[in-house]
Amino acid sequence: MSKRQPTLLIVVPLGWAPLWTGPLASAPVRLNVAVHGRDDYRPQDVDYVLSFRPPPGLLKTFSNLKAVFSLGAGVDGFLADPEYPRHVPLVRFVHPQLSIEMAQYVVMHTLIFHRHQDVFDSAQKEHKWRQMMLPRPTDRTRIGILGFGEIGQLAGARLRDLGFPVAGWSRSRKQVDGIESFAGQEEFDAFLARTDILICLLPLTPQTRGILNARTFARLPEGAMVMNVARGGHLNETDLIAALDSGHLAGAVLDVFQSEPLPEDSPLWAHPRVRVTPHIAAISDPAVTVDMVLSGIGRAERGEPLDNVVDVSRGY
Ligand code: NDP
Ligand code: OXD
Repeated sequence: MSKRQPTLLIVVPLGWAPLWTGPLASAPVRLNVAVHGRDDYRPQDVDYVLSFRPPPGLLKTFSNLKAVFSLGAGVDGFLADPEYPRHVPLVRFVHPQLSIEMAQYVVMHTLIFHRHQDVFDSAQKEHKWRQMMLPRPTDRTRIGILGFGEIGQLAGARLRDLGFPVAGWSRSRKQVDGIESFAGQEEFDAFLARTDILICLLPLTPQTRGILNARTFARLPEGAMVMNVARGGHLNETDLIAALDSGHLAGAVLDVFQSEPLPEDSPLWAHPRVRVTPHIAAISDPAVTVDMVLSGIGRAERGEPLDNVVDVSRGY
């Protein structure tokens, strides 16, 4: 008797589904693909799920689920579900292309701030030849990366190679050439005290939620800049605006927000010292995602261990 074909359920906003169903349709594998909300399927037939923020309570209804694949590197959208089936392996998206694009975003916004590009943009609008020296030299502009994992380490290395003094903060100590490593809560304040540009690349977990708050900002040197490229839940937006308005912080770059899309009436949109981008620092390539999912399903079907499985109890 031939083995039943596995079923992959895609759980995404409906208009986006073709990004993944397209490449899956031409893949040379025996797989049933269903889109949640579009296709009929029986919950007990779902073997695999591909998603980013599935509706809470949905995944627990799939009694034969073998693995869940995340469209993103961050998996907080799954673990926010109190009923997430914690015994099912959760595979996160890890790929050099994603890390490269994240590092590009971080480098670009660090340089825009560090080189005062906004001054030249407004001078050009006024047809003004406004020359000036860099107020703070590169070798005295200290970068601090919160979350020194896959993406943090690449971004840190790129900034180090541009001549910035770089430090990373993580749970466990790291050895990276030319980069200072701070580890754990005990070293958090010392890390902040030596940081002029703070870049958040942490996963969102109960321990890191709200970490960008008034206390953290107060421990940064006067004139520091904060960049949040991780998750909106890391940042207390009210505390950020207060620290910017008091002049303690000189700027902020935000790609992620407590509420996405950022509401039209958010004061962040028009704040003169805030740059807003719509969660686009890096987007997982659908073709690469499909390859990752197919290879993961192949491994699972052969009974082999999966790569990049999240430690659900740790939250990342
Ligand atoms: P990793 O899991 O590779 O790295 C996470 C890092 O955070 C690790 O160094 C880890 O420490 C550290 N960390 C976790 N918890 C703590 C804690 N409580 N205290 C100190 N350090 C901690 O993740 P990635 O680098 O792949 O991704 C990071 C995040 O970037 C994602 O979770 C996602 O939210 C965000 N992201 C945003 C994108 C965007 O477009 N804006 C795109 C892609 C990702 P240790 O190494 O010791 O375990
Ligand atoms: C991710 C994201 O986590 O795009 O990959 O936010």
